[in-house]
Amino acid sequence: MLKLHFAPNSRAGRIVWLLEELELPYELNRMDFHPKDLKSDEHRARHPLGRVPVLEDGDISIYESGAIVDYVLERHKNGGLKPATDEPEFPLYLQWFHYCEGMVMPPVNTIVVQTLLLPQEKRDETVLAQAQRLLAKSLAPVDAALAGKDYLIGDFSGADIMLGHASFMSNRLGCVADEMANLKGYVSRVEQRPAFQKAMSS
Ligand SMILES: N[C@@H](CCC(=O)N[C@@H](CS)C(=O)NCC(=O)O)C(=O)O
Repeated sequence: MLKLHFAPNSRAGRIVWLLEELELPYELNRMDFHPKDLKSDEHRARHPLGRVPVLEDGDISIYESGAIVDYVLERHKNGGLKPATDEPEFPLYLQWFHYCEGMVMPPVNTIVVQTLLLPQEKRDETVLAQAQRLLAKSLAPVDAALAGKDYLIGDFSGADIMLGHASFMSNRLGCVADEMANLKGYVSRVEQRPAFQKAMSS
């Protein structure tokens, strides 16, 4: 059975969301989002940086949330939630899938560090403001792409597991302006999916 190494309020929620959407059976190793668990020798043996998510599948152990999503879709769902390579939506699927970790999550990470993780005296207003501006810029094309669409490539797909989760996190950090109405609507649709709700309460 698939085994997911997980911590709440993290990207590991993406993988729970995916497994729930696909109705695949899995076991959850629920750790605290705390160095005592994530930086333990046991977890560093799974991920050298002591991060989540990590997925085990028999003898296979794999990290990086995007790689895990792709792995599960290819090995366990025969390409479900993903257009075939010759379908017109395929390039857009790849673009939005990778835009998540490439363009949206770097400023999200900085904002989380500057508003939640660092002690007050180490926080830097300039760094925070710069990350907030960069995130707004990075989200603008996503908002534009969602005009007239429920999901990034039309139908719900693995790209939404990645960028839908990143959009939800951005919104929770107060970084999705009301003017980005398409993106606000998208986040609400994501939040209404039962599999997403299950993942967020895991
Ligand atoms: N690019 C990686 C990022 C993994 C990552 O940074 N995970 C965070 C949680 S969202 C983590 O484990 N942080 C713990 C730490 O930095 O100590 C992925 O997509 O899986």
